[in-house]
Amino acid sequence: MTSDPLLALRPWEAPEVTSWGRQPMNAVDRRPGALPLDGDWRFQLLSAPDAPVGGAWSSACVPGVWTMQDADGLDDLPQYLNIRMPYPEFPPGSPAANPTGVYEREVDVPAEWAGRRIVLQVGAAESVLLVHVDGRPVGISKDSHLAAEFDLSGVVRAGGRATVRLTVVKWSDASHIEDQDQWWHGGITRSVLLYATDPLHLADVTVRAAYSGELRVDCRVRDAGGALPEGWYLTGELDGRPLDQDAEFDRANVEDERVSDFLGEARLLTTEPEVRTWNAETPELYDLTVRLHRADGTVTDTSRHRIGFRDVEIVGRDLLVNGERVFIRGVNRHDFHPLTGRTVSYDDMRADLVLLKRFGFNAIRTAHYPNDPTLYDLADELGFYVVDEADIESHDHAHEIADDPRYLNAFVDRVSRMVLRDKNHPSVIIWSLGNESDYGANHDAAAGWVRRHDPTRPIQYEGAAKLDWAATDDASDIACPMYAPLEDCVAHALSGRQTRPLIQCEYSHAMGNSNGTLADHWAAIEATPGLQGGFIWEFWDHGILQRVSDGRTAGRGGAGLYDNGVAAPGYRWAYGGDFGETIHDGAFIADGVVFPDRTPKPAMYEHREIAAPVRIECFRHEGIVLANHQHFRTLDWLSGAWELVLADGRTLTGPAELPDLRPGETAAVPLPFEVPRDGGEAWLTLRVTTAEDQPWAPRGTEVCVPQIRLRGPAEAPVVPADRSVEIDDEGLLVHPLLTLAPTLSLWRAPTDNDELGGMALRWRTWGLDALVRKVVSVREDAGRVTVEAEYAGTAGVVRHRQVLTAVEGGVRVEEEAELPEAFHDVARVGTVFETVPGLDLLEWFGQGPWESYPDRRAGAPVGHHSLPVDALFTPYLRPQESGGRHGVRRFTLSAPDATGLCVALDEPRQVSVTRYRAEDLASAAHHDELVPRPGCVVHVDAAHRGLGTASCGPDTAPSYLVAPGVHRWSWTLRVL
Ligand code: IPT
Repeated sequence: MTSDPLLALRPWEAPEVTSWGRQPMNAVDRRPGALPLDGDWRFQLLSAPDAPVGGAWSSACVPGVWTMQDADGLDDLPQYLNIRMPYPEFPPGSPAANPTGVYEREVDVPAEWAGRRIVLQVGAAESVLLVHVDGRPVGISKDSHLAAEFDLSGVVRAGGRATVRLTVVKWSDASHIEDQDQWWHGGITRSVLLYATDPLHLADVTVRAAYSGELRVDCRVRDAGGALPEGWYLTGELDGRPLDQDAEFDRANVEDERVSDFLGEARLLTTEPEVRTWNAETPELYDLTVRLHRADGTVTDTSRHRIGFRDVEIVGRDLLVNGERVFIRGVNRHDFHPLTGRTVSYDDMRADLVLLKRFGFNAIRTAHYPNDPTLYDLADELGFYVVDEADIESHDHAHEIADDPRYLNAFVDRVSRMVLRDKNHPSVIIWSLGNESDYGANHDAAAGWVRRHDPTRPIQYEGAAKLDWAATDDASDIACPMYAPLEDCVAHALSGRQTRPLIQCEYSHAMGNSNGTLADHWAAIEATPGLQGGFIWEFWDHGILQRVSDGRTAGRGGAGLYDNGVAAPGYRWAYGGDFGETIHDGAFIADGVVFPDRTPKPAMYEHREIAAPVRIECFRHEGIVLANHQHFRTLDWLSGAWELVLADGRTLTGPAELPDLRPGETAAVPLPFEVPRDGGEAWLTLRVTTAEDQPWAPRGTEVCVPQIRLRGPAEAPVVPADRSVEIDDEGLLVHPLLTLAPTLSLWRAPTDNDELGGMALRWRTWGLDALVRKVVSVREDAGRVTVEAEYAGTAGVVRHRQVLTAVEGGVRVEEEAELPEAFHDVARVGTVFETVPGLDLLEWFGQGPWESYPDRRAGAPVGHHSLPVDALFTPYLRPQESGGRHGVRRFTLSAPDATGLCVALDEPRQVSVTRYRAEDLASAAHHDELVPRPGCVVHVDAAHRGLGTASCGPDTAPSYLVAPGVHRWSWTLRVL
């Protein structure tokens, strides 16, 4: 039996114990002026919390998780699990083998802190924190994503030296409510600091700044000595202008006998004339300073805030910000870093948000816990609507825990402490009670607390609202389903039953090559009153940088060992199972719109265009109609340039004058060009950039590229040549630039959506990945060679005909494939061939420049694009179909000396040019296992299946499926 009272309590298996000796949460920012205790601490990893400390000390970096520190002897590595707990113990139990980190260091307490209140703040520790100072028990805290403060005034001596020990227990009763879909780690993930205040201090500051300009600042004041001294008072400043204490509030308090000698309450009150209001488009902030004085005027405490004036309300079924029904273009964001696990710096977070702004996002759900405090400062400053989510996910034991009274305290504790911490951020517009935890009395208790404490913001909780989107009596003010079929959302909005806003808390699962039908979602959202948007799942691919040789994490030493989404040779992005975990959920952790190094995936460009602030609505009467799709801003922060894209290869450019449009307005603009009479197909592109520096983008940053077709294609005459094509004994085209002749392809390397949606299995069962070709007949007739062939799978046979004709400069290939009913949903119908090495540049007329697919092509304008072949491929963590370009009309593949080949297509087609055959991709588990082929693997598809989001959520829409029956396509191959 231990003599240590903290250990004797066994707090890791006591859900009722959420803290001991911990200070109440508050919104006073103590980071400025504090003594940082970050850096190397002495460290021991115990096998269990009650194992004796006494082995050799190593060292560990604070903040940091020990699971990511590349040090010998630290054999507790990251483990990825989605829903399942990593051990069988039922809540509140934890396994006997329970890694426990003991962090220790000496702290020299400044002599000038004599007589002051001295507080230790631990930014975050997972999952149970025990604090000792000089061997004396100081406190306990749970909640891996909120800070804990402990008053050390009676424990340490100013001018003295103290030994601080932080014991962090990895598994606990709390782990059962921190069962989020992410890596399991252990350690201290946010900064540790020590600060001092006067005994008379601000215990909390609550700011209410309304759209009307009214500002109320409510302060709670305490004195560490006990009773408050006579005559204390508050002053404040708003952008340098003085604020006074609200005498009416004081008088009412006295009258109601609400004031005590122990707890002081006072209010600053003002109305800001001509207030600059806050919203995500124009995030206007004011500097607020609150000062606490003694009767003699001396300042004993100061709290600084950046505040924004804005209102949030629900009216009917609309969520309004400043009276506007804003669209929520959101993403779910974790605190994640490929080198540190969960510790994120100011620069990291700023880079996240800057990138999101550049790609049209305006909202963040802090999935699934309160994010690092700095994130909210940045969201205020850069302009994001934040759904702040409490650290509660009991996924594996959701039903048991939601009503378990032993966890009641934890639910209320976690939700209330989040609200107390973040309530002054204008960016936070909604509180979330957590994620995937069923629905029970514990949620209602937490919701009740929030509704009383902060009536200025709505609450959401998916688990409550999912039972009936139209209910009005549960813990959620918003219906916030996850992965709901679009048609269900639209039907609900049209049903006449809708009672509250419908904003999906998760949708469009971004695993691998995904986010198909995003544009369809947004077309419906924008056209359907009652639908307001949602949060894409998710921002990050959580790949951890791992050394391939020994399987260790690269840790902080891995800085710079990746580029453009790809890990350096000898390294890879690890996902579930890569650290030898016996149970894990594989690549499901790689489901973000950015790679682990924050390189945007092509889906980001899709989102950028869908969110475009300015759009071309239509082309008529030799003019176009432009529209401002923002809620609050004019177009004056944008500038534009026109491009006229002509099929003959020309792109004409010119400056564009954007009209002066208020939000929601449209204007007719005459065509800036006379469209040349010849030249066939013609497109007008508007390249929109920032006209001046924005906090998130320098001047000239591309914001969107709206485009409209001015004229359709013209027939291109094909002139037959007076020779015949060469074919081999198998009826296959012989061509000097092709190493593999054109054959039929119905398969693609399964995407994550194909795999998890069950399509990939079906395709393998049908034998589509290994079709056997058999020539049926070869006929030659006046220079035309007709090859009839059969491609047999296990479930059916495809009849295929190729008609090869020599034409001027090359060969024309007309193809027809007849798919039996058995192949009712295939990946593609098209041609595949391979080229000689050396043709390393692709130039194409079609959609681009980035990857696009039939159901993800809104962000890729038609143009004359060109990229090295190696840059066409998108390195999804688990190799899969990648690198496709939609709507390709023609392309050339050339060597530096401009020799090569050119392919002209009968109509816009899906094309891909990579170094990999589908089977190369399908047989690799990580990108670093791929061996590029020297030539190019070229696919030209008559039809290509949409991507959908079936790895978690709806598959693509029926219109993007490849149907059985007859498919026809043709193309002409020429030598350059
Ligand atoms: C949903 C989770 O909320 C999220 O954390 C993540 O796991 C996502 O799915 C999939 O990546 S829960 C799922 C069972 C719908």
